[in-house]
This record gives sequence, structure tokens and C-alpha cells, in this order.
Amino acid sequence: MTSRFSGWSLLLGGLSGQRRWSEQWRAAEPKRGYDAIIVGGGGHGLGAAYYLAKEHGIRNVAVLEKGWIGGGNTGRNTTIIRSNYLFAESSALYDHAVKLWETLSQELNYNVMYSPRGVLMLAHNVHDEQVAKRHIHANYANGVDNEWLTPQQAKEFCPPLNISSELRYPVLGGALQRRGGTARHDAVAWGYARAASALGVDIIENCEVTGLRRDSNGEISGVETTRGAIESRRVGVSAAGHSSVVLQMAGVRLPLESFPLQALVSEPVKPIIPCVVMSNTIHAYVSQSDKGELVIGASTDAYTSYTQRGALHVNLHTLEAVCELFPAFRRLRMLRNWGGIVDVTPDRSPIIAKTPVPGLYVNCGWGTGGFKATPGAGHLLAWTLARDAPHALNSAFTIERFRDGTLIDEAAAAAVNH
Ligand code: FAD
Ligand code: PYC
Repeated sequence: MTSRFSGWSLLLGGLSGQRRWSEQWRAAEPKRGYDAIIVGGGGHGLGAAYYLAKEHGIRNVAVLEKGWIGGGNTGRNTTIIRSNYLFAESSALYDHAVKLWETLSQELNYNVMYSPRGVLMLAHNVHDEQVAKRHIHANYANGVDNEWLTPQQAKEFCPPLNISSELRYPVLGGALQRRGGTARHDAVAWGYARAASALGVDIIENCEVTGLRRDSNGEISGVETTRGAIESRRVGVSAAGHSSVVLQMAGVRLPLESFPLQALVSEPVKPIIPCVVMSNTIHAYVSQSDKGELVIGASTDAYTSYTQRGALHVNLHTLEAVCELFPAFRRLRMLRNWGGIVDVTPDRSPIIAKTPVPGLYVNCGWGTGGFKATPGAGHLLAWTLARDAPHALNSAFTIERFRDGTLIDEAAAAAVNH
């Protein structure tokens, strides 16, 4: 496997340098029509285009991105990958993605820096411990790895962790998924873009979809964009944070709310934390990038918004929690912070499905937890769009479940409140 990386510009700081990488795919002008259009050039949308071309032979595909590829949540998240979800449908869905992560660099011939360093989710009270153990048992039954660590075992696994019983929220133990970890977020977008482009997919940046066209039968016939109208009988929408806005253009209402979610990084230091640590209870999650920065994530804001930045007090709350768990981090300076917009369903599980409009498909509602799903979501959206029918792994993740009450109510959907 080769890697084109010669340097690093991590996390949001990397976006300014991303033009250098865009040379690796063909910047395309929109054609009059395509066999399929994907709206949204994040990892999910680019992944869907790649799998359409690679696995379904549908190569006359355009990915339409209103900004630059990977500039949405794909380039703004804290890159935590895991599949330790409670329900059988969810753990199967997310584990499908984890399995794809394991060979993604080889698949794309692009180093996405997948690093299965282990994700440790802390318990701070009896309720946390019971919930964690319930997840461990459920995961075990579903063939997904997850194990309980005592406070001492947690400290051995993650030496800087403070397990003093004097803590406001003492560590009572934790659930460890060893196959969980991190990846280089925007490399995923670039890797899929390059591989899709090589198979003939057009990747069109600075092209916002402003309308969805339907013919006299009500079927999808194309899109309107800031670069003109484009025809297609199949449109997949993968516009995280804005999916309900786009679907509304075809008269489809989605049960989604959009919230800002923030993250921040410290100055770079030598390797200090060997794994990912998450605490749902005190709203902190932290890992270390290969460049040395501590990557820290906060909670969603309390109110819906499209501002792509969150409230300062949310970050301060997280930093207090991180410093309590890791006293050694107190002296670090924070380098930068940023926000993304995540869209959240009532049951915190995603939608990957056909819509009531023939030819229109949607992948959305991943909330605070869709980065880990990137290869799986792309793979399943492509399948659903190519066959006009869901794969067994996404057949439960419909829009209709909110009408029928067949919810997949995943409390494990994130380490953050939302
Ligand atoms: P995006 O990358 O957002 O792509 C959607 C694209 O659609 C965007 O580029 C956008 O510009 C484009 N678009 C929108 N409207 C239009 C339009 N009208 N026309 C054309 N294009 C349009 N998940 C995890 O699993 N682990 C984590 O640790 C994690 N941490 C997170 C931390 C933060 C701070 C944030 C914000 C999110 C985090 N997430 C995490 C969630 C994760 O980032 C998202 O669920 C995931 O990246 C969604 O990928 P995507 O490709 O669907 O979306
Ligand atoms: O889904 O693991 C997750 C996550 C961590 C931070 C945000 N989302």
C-alpha cells in the first residue's frame, strides 16, 4: 500500500491546505445528466459514489458538493470509531463499517490512518456501570468485542487516567472495545474521492443543490443547482446537518433536528494517551492525533442552529471534565476549536432508506456519531440506490419507523448529550 502523505495539517487546520490534495481527483464540470447523483461530498456521499461505481457498475455518477469535499462534518469530527451499540440492528450496522475500516487503506490505496487503539468508555456511578455491562453482554451475544475493566485495569490500559476515589465523578471502571479507535478524517474523503474519480465519477465542488425536480408522475427527474439544472432518475441525499432542508425540496418531511457540535485540539505533545477515552456522564472524550494534539470533543449545544460553531461554555465544561480525569493535561494550551452541524433523529439512529418519492434516497440522522459509519453508510446507500431496495443491514433504518413506532432507541449513539 502506498500513501501520498508527505506532511500533516490536522483536523480543521488541515482544511486550508486541502487544495493540494484536490489534484488527486478530477475536478469536473457538471454534465447535462447522470445515471445517479449524490448530494453532499462528505465521506458518506463520496463513499456511496465509490461503491456505486465499484460494486454496482454505475459509473456515470456525479457528487455535488456545495463547498469543498470533506469540509462538512467529515473534516470536523473527533474520528472515534467503534461498534459497541446496544441493539442488534445497530451493532450489526456499525460493525459492518468497522470491518470495512480494517482494510480501507488497502481498498482505496490511500492511507486513511485507521488506528484500532481501543475505545474505553468510563462508568462513574452504579447506573453507568449497569448500562455498560448491559452493552457488553449484548455486544457479546452479537459477536462484537467489548469487555469490562476495573479501575485498576483501566489505569493499566490508559496510564494518565485519574482513578482516585476523591474525584467528583470517580472512575468505577469502563467498557473497552479493543477494535475501536480512530482514523484520519479528511483522508477518508480524499481517498474515496480519488478512487471514485478513477472509476469515472464526477466530483463537482462549489455546486449547491437548490431544488429537486419531479416529473408528472412524481418521480425524481433531476436537481437544480447553483451551476444549473442536472438530470437524473436517481438521487441520493447525504447532506448531514441539512438533509431535511434538501428533502423538503421534494416535499418529504424528515424527523430531524440540527445542532452545533464542537471539538478542539491542544498544542502537540509527545505520545501521552494511548487510546480513546470517553465519558458520557461528564461529557468528555479525548484521544491523541498522530501529530500529537489532544483531540477533545464537547457536547451539542442545547438549541437547534445551523451556525457551525457552538457556545463557549460547552467547551469549558468539557475541559473541566477532561482535566479532572487527566490532571497532567491541565498545563496544555488549546490551539483551536470549531463546530459542525449534526442532524439528530428522535431515536438517535440513522436513516438509510428509500423515500416516498420514487428515485429519491436518503442517508441522514447520524447525529454525533456518523464518522465511524462512513464506509458502511456509503456502502449501504449505494446498495439501496442501485437496487431500489435496502440491504439487510439497513432494512430497519427507515423513515417509516417514526410513523410505525419501530424505533431503534440507541442511547449508545454518542458520548455526548443530544
Ligand atoms: P458531511 O461530511 O457533513 O457531508 C455532507 C456534505 O453535504 C457537506 O460537505 C455539505 O457541505 C454538503 N451539503 C449540504 N447541503 C448541500 C446542498 N444543498 N448541496 C450540496 N451539498 C450540500 N462521529 C463519529 O462517529 N465519531 C466521532 O468522534 C465524531 N465526533 C464528532 C465531532 C464533531 C465536532 C462533529 C461536528 C461531528 C462528530 N461526529 C462523530 C459525527 C460525524 O462527523 C458525522 O456523523 C459524519 O461525519 C457525517 O458524514 P457525512 O459524510 O454524512 O457528512
Ligand atoms: O460516536 O463515538 C462517537 C462520538 C464521540 C464523539 C462524538 N461522537
